[in-house]
Amino acid sequence: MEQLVPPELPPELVEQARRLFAGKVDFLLSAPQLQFLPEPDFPEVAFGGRSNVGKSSLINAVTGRKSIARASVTPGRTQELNFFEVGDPVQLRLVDMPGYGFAKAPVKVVERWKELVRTFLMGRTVLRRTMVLIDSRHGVKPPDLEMMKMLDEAAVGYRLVLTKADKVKASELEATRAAVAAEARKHSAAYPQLHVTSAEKGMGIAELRAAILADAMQR
Ligand SMILES: Nc1nc2c(ncn2[C@@H]2O[C@H](COP(=O)(O)OP(=O)(O)OP(=O)(O)O)[C@@H](O)[C@H]2O)c(=O)[nH]1
Ligand SMILES: [Mg+2]
Repeated sequence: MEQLVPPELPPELVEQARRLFAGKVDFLLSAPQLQFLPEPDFPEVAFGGRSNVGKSSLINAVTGRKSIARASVTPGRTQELNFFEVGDPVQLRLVDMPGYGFAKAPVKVVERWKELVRTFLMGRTVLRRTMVLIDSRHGVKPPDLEMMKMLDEAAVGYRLVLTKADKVKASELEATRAAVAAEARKHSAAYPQLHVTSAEKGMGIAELRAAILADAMQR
């Protein structure tokens, strides 16, 4: 089995990230359209993935707040780009993106947020990394591939993050992990190492925090 903790995330960084996220974290704003984006003043790390994959829950886990990003049982709840500021003074922003691939959403709504996300990803100068979340129960699905292709084309580096690892058996998790890692190797902008997380159990969260900090700080 490959390493769970990527080698570029030393313990000092994990500790630095722990302290940063234990400090000030504020919801900044919710942008339903591009004209409402905040000024590009700080490095940003975005969270994307299919509807219900656990984006908001992961942001809650990373920031150690129960409900800073709304997590819901109703798929498609997050339909705007939600910005959170981390640090005092502010060091970085997290962006909770609308989920994709929700079959029941009206076509017009889907098209609207696809365009919002695409334009954001292509044009956001301060965007340092995107976390592409993949459900441990499902692995990479066609809408994920579409997202990954878009990021490859935009040359926006991304990390693949398995979510809800607590929901599957160890053997199943390992099979999904291997399959997703194999897929990652086919994508030019994807990190080869995966993050395996559970927002529910706290698994992989400390390392993900460190990765976010490392990504935000890189130039
Ligand atoms: N067991 C378990 N459930 C989780 C985990 N993360 C999220 N969930 C559940 O999955 C559901 C969806 O989580 P959200 O965080 O709202 O997902 P989202 O990706 O933000 O969804 P949208 O905003 O609708 O796209 C909720 O019922 C969460 O409680 C996890 O690590 N383990
Ligand atoms: Mg959400």
